[in-house]
Amino acid sequence: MTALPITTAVIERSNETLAAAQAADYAALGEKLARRGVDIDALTAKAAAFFVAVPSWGVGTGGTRFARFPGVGEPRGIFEKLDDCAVIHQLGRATPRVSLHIPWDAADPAELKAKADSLGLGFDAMNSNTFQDHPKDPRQPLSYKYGSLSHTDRAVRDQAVEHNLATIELGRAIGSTALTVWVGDGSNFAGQADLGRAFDRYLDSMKRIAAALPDDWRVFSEHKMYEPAFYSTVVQDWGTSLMTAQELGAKAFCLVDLGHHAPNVNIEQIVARLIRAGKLGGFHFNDSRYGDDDLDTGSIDPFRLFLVFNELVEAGERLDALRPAHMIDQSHNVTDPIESLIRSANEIRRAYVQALLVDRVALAGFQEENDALMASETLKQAFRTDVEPILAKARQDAGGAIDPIRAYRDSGYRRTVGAKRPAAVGGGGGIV
Ligand SMILES: [Mn+2]
Repeated sequence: MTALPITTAVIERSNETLAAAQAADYAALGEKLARRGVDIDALTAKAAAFFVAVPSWGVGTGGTRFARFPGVGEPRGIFEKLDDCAVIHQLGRATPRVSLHIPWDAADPAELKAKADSLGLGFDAMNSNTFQDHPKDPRQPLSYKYGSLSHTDRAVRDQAVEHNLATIELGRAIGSTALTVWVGDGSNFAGQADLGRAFDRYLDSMKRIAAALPDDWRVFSEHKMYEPAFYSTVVQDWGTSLMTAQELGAKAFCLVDLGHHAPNVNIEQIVARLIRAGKLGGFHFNDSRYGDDDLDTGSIDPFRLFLVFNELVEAGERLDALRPAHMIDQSHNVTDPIESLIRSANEIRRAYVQALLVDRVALAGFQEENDALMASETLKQAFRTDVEPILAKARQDAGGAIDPIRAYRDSGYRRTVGAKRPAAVGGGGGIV
């Protein structure tokens, strides 16, 4: 039994100083919402029941293709990553599951399961990695330099398919029920690859992966418009992702990584379309200004995040069948990753609660009447509402911290692990 990394006393001590102000803020917001006919406790219950998975690769300091500046006490392997993920969930109470990246996180499944159980964590979708070579893996001697699932060489495709099957097998042993596939396949020069044949080969490989899925599993195809390939990407947008999911059948869905679009693309509309097609599988949340920046969710454009959740809430019961997987995928280059992930999970819950506040009857009426200004104002009224007291109460009631970043800093966790974990050299940082 591993002890939880943060003691209850640290959280209680932190909450003691903030409890009175939090209670007053919650009561004031409750009164305000009651005037709109909204029951604050019902909202709090929904917020408390909403969870998002953290990426194992997110707890290490990220980097760019230029440089990586390691942080203090970085986790040296998956077991220390799980400790850090436990801290995030202990304080924020919004992230009970971790999404693994294989082979970065490959380990004995029984040990992974035991460690996660002891920390009160579970596992979300598995991620297979065929966008870099794995020279230490005897099962992957061939290079992915010119692609993986869409490679011209059948032997490389076979190896990439086998890696995905091994990732499913590990996931099955630790309680995951989904596989996310993002490939770096593409080309850097016009003419380098046959755009049609490359996609055919990708589809053929994905069909072999889908055919091997256990009954209760789903596979998510994740699109990305560019990078690492700069001229063409095999699964470049949601259209190609939807074609993939439709060809693969009932177990295949599309995953929307917010950063994998051109600037200004209307992502919430893509979400609405995928819901209509019955093919929205999940999200990789992050934020961006220029491209796949992998910045903290909600840090640049919280309104866009709100609009995505507005579509999810609007979908209502249609979403019950889809059960989209909510995951964070971001890279922390200049912050303590634990702090960024706590804050990002809270921003995601915030967008969800704000979307719940939209007066949908009024909105539908304004839309029917073509009252553009009042339709916009209906959304903005929800977005302008400061729902932090609801989010704090959800955390507090679940045993978390009213102010999780402050409690984290007070805990001294980073200093403690800094003394135990020597500075890492290299390691899988990641932008996916
Ligand atoms: Mn992603």
